[in-house]
Amino acid sequence: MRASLKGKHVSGGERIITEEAIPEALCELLKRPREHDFLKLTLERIGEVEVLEYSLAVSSFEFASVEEARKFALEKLVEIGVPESTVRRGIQLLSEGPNPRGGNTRGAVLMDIETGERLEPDPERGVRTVRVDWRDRFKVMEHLRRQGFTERTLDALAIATKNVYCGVVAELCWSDDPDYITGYVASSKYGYVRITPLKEEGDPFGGRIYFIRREGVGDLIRCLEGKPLLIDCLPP
Ligand code: PML
Ligand code: MG
Ligand code: MG
Repeated sequence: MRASLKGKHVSGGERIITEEAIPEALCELLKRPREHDFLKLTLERIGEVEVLEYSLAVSSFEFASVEEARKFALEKLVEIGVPESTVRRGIQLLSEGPNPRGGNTRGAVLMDIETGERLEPDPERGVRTVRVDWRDRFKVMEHLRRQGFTERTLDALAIATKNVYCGVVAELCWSDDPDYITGYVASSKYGYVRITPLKEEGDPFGGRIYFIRREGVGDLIRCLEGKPLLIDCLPP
């Protein structure tokens, strides 16, 4: 599902479900955008779906300022193995908006870990992680809700988990939503590390940087955009 208001994207969602679950999922998705003047639903039959037992583990850290929070994110990424100069380039891109024509991109930036070079075939579009969902969204959402998280974390955690599964070494994300200041660093080493505040209230820039190895970028993109993946549950 994709919804927009006055030409601007306001809501999106994706479900991997059985045929019987379609009516319920459609109703749920239709109610999702609070306000829109355009909404498009696409249904696609998919074949084999791989099931992953656990998502990344979730942890959260809060800081007194954006500066401290970004410093923490930088340190984590360096510990994961991303050179500091590459991390700085990533932070810079997200804070300015990653679109070379100005503003944000719908998809993620693929950044060569070694050189900081951008590897997406189309930098105005970026690469989108799609075809990922929870086997039982409602069960996982209940767990996350009890920890004070929202559906935003549910969806971002699924994306981050698929990214690591596909071979992304580390991801840095904060939202392009001016009202949402929590972001995260994700990796197989530390899991899904939520960090607040990665930007100032009212800041319209954000997105996702996938730090990757240059070799196998074609296979990586095919996995991120094409491979259907269901995640069973949060780790114990
Ligand atoms: C969180 O877990 O709270 C961070 C979610 C970041 C979501 C990014 C987005 O919605 O654009
Ligand atoms: Mg978005
Ligand atoms: Mg958004």
